[in-house]
Amino acid sequence: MTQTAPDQRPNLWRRIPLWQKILVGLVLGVITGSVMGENASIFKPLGDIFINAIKMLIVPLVFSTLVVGITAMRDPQKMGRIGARTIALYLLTTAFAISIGLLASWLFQPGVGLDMTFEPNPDAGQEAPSLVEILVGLVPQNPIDALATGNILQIIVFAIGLGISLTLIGEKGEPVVRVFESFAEAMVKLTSLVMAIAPFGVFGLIAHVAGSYGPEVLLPLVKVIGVAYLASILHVVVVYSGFLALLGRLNPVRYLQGILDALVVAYSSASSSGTLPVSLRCATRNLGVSEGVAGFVLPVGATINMDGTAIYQGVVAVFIAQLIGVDLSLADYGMIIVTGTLASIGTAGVPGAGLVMLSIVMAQIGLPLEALAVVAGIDRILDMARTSVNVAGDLMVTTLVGKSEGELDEKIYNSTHKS
Ligand code: DAS
Repeated sequence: MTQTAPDQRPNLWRRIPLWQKILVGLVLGVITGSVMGENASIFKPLGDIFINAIKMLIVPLVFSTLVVGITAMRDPQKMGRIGARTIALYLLTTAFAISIGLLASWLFQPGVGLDMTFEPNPDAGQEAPSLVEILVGLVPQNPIDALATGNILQIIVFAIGLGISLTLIGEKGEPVVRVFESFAEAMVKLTSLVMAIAPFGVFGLIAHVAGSYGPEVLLPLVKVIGVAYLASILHVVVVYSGFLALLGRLNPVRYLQGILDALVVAYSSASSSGTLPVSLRCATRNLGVSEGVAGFVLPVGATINMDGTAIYQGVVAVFIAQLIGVDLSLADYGMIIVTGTLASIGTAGVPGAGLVMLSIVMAQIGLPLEALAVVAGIDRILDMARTSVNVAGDLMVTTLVGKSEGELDEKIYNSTHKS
């Protein structure tokens, strides 16, 4: 009997782009949660498994990609230039972000006319790490401990040091570089394998969230949610597109297409760090950024670049001032911009971190921390949007830095087929 060649055409499921499958999971999650209410939490383990699998990748993927990226650059001065450009762009976009948040809340007045009481908030009153504390904390006393505890900034510092040293010792470093190269390749492949369950994981996460937030929780605060979402969308569509078009001479539409997978995972997980493996995959496979640039700029961004959080702090600080009838002065607005930018740098890329950091901004301008309780109840809904912007900002800066360093494959970037 003649053997028929196995059907080489990929089956229907494999032909559908991943972001569309994830989007279907998200929509089905919203429908399921709306219908089942609290009972939809039975699907939450699906989301937890997916998020755990993604988080499992963060340390090995970031560490190996960064070491390989640094050794591939072979030029410590280039590393310094990339670092300076990265930090400058991150700070610039964050200042834009918080200003947009303030402007949106000032324009739409979400807190005016609302009659809400609030209980003391036990989490309020956190101290922001000072800049000196952040700098000193960058250097790991024990790199193994940094890897074991997932201290991303310390892992970055150690990986840069190791990468530069391997370059400087030349041939003797080759065997170690080879090991890291194959390990990084394996981690990229494992990310793709984990992403195969993304549609099911996103379904579980969203079904649980949609089932937990009924109209009675959302309706009174729908205006501040709307202002936060509007400011977030404006920041991505106007500011990021403007930066890409003006500074990078790049088509912003291709960027938005290329980051969809990361956006949906960020929205569902509310964790920038948790989305990092997907961001790395989008940057290299969809935007054409080199592993060296993406492997450095993205982990730094996931840790210190939080434009979405900055927008949230601008919107909610003004919302609370309006709620309690406090008129903010220009100096107060200036203080919110400075404190909010620094607080967003210190925000961890994990769910809910921005709410804690908001207490710093509020304390700085003398607003009662008890008022945090008003937005604590809807924090997850706000967190999903701010995390999406955080991730979008990381990917925009990574693209710009890649372009400025000649480490952006524009054929991949301009391709309409995004994996
Ligand atoms: N959820 C945080 C993140 O992962 C942002 C925040 O809480 O503000 O980026």
